[in-house]
Amino acid sequence: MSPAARGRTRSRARVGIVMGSESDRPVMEEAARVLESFGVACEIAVRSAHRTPVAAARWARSARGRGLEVIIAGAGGAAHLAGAMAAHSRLPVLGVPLASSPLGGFDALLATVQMPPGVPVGTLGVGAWGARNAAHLALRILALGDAALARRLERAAGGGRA
Ligand code: C2R
Repeated sequence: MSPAARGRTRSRARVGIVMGSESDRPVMEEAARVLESFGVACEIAVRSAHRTPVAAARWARSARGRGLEVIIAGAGGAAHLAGAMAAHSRLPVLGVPLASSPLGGFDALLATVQMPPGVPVGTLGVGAWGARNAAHLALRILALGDAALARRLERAAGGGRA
């Protein structure tokens, strides 16, 4: 088992990373790497609001009960996944639009960002930058209630952020 995989199983997962397809995994693993570099365990799942809607809903509805505190959802094309997570869970949902279709991620960006009021998805940038920033934003959310993590983030920023 790789050190990264060991990190994922060692402690309770606080962040759930879900993606619409196995083909999204290389990009979404970037989010996992950022979380793990700060010692935050995550759960990684493939579920699709289009292809496996019942399983996707079940994953979202049970997320809080499994101890997750933030959901990161990455999907490309007609990206419904992050919105579906927000529809089924009241955890904060961070959406990562992925550039997997011929439209280069602009389709996924619009689908993820333009949620109706009351069903929020905090939408990050397209692709790997978005995946990494989703993890950084998740860390900042978790740090609101976790002084040790807040100190780790502060140290990583060279003490430059209050
Ligand atoms: P395949 O590579 O499996 O054909 O998937 C996935 O996120 C992926 O980027 C192509 C793309 O379809 C996306 N997909 C969604 C959803 N499910 C799969 N956007 C969804 O639920 O929104």
